[in-house]
Amino acid sequence: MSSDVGELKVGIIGTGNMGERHARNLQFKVVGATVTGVYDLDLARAEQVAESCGSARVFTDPVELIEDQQVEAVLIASPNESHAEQTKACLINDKPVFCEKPLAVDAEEAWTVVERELTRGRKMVSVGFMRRFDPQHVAVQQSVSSGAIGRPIAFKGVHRNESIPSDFPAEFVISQSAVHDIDSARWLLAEEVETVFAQGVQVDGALENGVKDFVSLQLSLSGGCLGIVEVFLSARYGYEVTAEVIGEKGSVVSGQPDQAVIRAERSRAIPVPGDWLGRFQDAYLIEMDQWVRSVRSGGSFDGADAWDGYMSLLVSDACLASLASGQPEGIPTAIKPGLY
Ligand code: ISE
Repeated sequence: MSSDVGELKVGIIGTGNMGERHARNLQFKVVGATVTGVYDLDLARAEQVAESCGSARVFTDPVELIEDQQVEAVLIASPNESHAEQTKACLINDKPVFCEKPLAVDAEEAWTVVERELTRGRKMVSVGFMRRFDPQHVAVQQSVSSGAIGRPIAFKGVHRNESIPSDFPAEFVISQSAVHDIDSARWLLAEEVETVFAQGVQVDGALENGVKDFVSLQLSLSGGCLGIVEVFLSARYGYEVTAEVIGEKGSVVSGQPDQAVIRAERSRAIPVPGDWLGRFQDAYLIEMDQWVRSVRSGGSFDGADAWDGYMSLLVSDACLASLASGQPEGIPTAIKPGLY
């Protein structure tokens, strides 16, 4: 048990790179939180993270962690296929939950989470679309919402990963990676996606499962805006994400966090991070800080909620359908429940 009265006691499910990053931020950087329990299928890994977080208890069953009296809130960073079930178990146990994206494997499963939260009658689910907390992305959002660039016309997203494992499931290109850009388009333009057209090619010949690691998405949104997204998961040189909104009077594009300029060997260079943990480290910390504050105060979370998790997967499903059909695909109309 934490010695600091009032600290939020968080249980972590999944201690891969993302779960470990959240655990460390919560334990050592966020004021008012402590990691009280940890679960991972890989027990040794869970023990290692628990030890690095002081005296967290290691659980051998995720549901036991969720049900434990000492655990006041839960962070889920387990494999995607467990997200929805574990999030619903948190709702059943009345525990606020932060679930890494995607909220579920597809929209149908995400809807079961929304339904469960509606039955609860209050918002308890937060979803880890961390770009919403990235200072550079927030600056873009503020420029759009303040009217500085006039009426928004289009979102342009570039999303490049250094590489993906050879056994990366084909649908993850959309449901695990492009889902971020889908969320960015919805959030930055404050409109819903109505139709999508997705095309892809395989660049890295070593990939199995027919993975198209370069995907181009064209989106049309409810207020008349367009979206143009490049997702390239084998870009080799490093990890980069940019989000741009083009408006009637100007445009605004997110930068990279400040990096030193290196002058050497007749070149001027700015380093590019190798992955999202490096690029978005500030965003992850701000996100956790805001989540803990919202749970402790009973206030609202500034990031994505279960509805956003569901809507992003509705669009993701349509992108997968478009990749398969070679045709543009419409998004089913969804009526937002009053809770959201
Ligand atoms: C990964 O799962 C993430 O969440 C990263 O933010 C994203 O950029 C990457 O493409 C995903 O695979």
